[in-house]
Amino acid sequence: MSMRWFGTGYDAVKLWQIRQVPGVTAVITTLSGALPGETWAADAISALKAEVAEAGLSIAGIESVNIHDAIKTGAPERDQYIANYITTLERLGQADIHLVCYNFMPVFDWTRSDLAKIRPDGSATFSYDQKIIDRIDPDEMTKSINAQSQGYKLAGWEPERLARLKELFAMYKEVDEEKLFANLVYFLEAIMPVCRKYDIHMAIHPDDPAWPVFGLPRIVRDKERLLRLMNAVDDPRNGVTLCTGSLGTDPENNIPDIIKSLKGRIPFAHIRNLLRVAPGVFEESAHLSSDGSLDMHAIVKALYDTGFNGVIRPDHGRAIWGETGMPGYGLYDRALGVTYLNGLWEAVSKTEV
Ligand code: CS2
Ligand code: MN
Repeated sequence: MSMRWFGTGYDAVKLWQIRQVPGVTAVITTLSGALPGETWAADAISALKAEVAEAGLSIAGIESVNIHDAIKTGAPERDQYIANYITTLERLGQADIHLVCYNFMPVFDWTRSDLAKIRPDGSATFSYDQKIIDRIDPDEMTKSINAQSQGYKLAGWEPERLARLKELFAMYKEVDEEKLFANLVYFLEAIMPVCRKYDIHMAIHPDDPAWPVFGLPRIVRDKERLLRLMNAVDDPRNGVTLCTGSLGTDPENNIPDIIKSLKGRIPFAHIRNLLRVAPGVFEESAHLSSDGSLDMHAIVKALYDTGFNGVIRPDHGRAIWGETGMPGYGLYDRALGVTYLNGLWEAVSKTEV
């Protein structure tokens, strides 16, 4: 059981606080200052490791080593960026880090229309309404997300990158689902040798929400596409980050069934709930099953039954109890999520079948 931590200077939550959440022994972290395409310095990785160890925790994995758009679009300079990525993986492997989460979403990472929707209990949460997204242009959405970020740099929304939105959209003009898929396979095949050498599990994060946004293709969003990817590069180190909140945006996705079909290919799980309000409209609820649309017991049980032995973290939390900080990544609600997930895990593992 782990929690995500963005690093000193990037996160309002402190390592010593994470250390006090029952059952959490590790963090999922990243070099928050690194831009997609940059090679990570070995001494920056060891400094991060030492800081986490100093707090009595370990690094369970990296989320994320982000992928440069040249790799996603298959631009001529992709080989250079893939070489940089391989160097970063080598250095992570040498630092005894064996799990890397990444995504292959064009231009944007996760998309929301509101980062602080007030729920009936007064908590603030992320929400999404396709009608709002359809009305605004990507520039406006970027501005609105950054205006709601409380001064934090939100993962996936690096202002440096998003300042070049027009250029980015132009790069994806000729990229449809098939091309994007082929570019992903090209990337995975190129990095598999280094992953095998250092036993690094690559865990692709599903598209969030699980459908195309702003006309950009999305290829990691349902069972069929996930299995196609697993079969295309058939190595256990080509795996999935089972993010229930992302896959769960589409009511057609049966998550326990997806978990069963991905047996052995899930090194990392993001477990959170969401409430589907109407088609194309959802908000992030508390982790508890009864607060949202997902059956969290069935999800944890499916992981348990398929022999899952990877890393779990709660995903976004609501802002509760007056906590301020990075939207989605406060301490309190995520700690409640951890405790709930630990309870579910203990229950399923002690129940005789
Ligand atoms: C995360 C994603 O905060 C979140 O929504 O689940 O941003 C995730 O870190 C990336 O998609 C993985 O590269
Ligand atoms: Mn996630």
